Amino acid sequence: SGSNDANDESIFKGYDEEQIRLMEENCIVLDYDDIPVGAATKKVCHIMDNIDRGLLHRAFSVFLFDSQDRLLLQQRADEKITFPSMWTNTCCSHPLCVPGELGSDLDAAVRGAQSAAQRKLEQELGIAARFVPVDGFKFLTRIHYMAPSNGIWGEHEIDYILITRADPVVTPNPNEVKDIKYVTAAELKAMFEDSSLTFTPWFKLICESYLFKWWANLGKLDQFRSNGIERML
Ligand code: DMA
Ligand code: MN
Repeated sequence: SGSNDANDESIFKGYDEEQIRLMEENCIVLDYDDIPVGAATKKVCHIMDNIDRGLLHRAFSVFLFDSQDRLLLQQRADEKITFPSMWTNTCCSHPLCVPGELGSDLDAAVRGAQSAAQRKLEQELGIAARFVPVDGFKFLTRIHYMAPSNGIWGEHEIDYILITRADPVVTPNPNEVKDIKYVTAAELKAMFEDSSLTFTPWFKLICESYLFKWWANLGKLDQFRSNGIERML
């Protein structure tokens, strides 16, 4: 029914072909406790009408810090269907509903998120796997949040937070990433004051609640590890 229907291909009119293709990926559908209950395409998972009916999926967010404790930011490409052109953390995406990325208990789900993180750092930023070994992604916590994007699109995720330390060679994929920037905490705070810049809602949420205290303790992150799910709804 109507133009918001997930089966209506006119919802992709005007969007980038590669980004439309990626909307066919199979995300992991979750219950409220992060137990996988099925699969649905990235397209179906990001339609706000479905989210309003309770559809929830698994995601990850990587924060990569270099040896000078600077955070690598990316500006999303104009081609992105959700949250285009916004500044955000190093890399975000979804573990897919495939054996190597799906996990039902927490340890297996973390390994799945680590593996998906390595895959997407290569695809979005051209970062070779040797710079970001899966064991190097330190799992901090899970954040459950919801955020409308533009038009019919939005996010509703349980987001696995992963922190890694590296000085990689970075070769952004222009279909994914418009710009990159390494920042200190003070430089990021100054960016937030610049009204010409926009930021993704999840990055803002994580910055407001957690990021700066993690950033000040990069050598002792274990104290922040939580097996719970932080609800930020
Ligand atoms: C989705 O990120 C994940 C989070 C935490 C918002 P994304 O829109 O960048 O996903 P993808 O890179 O797969 O399009
Ligand atoms: Mn998502």
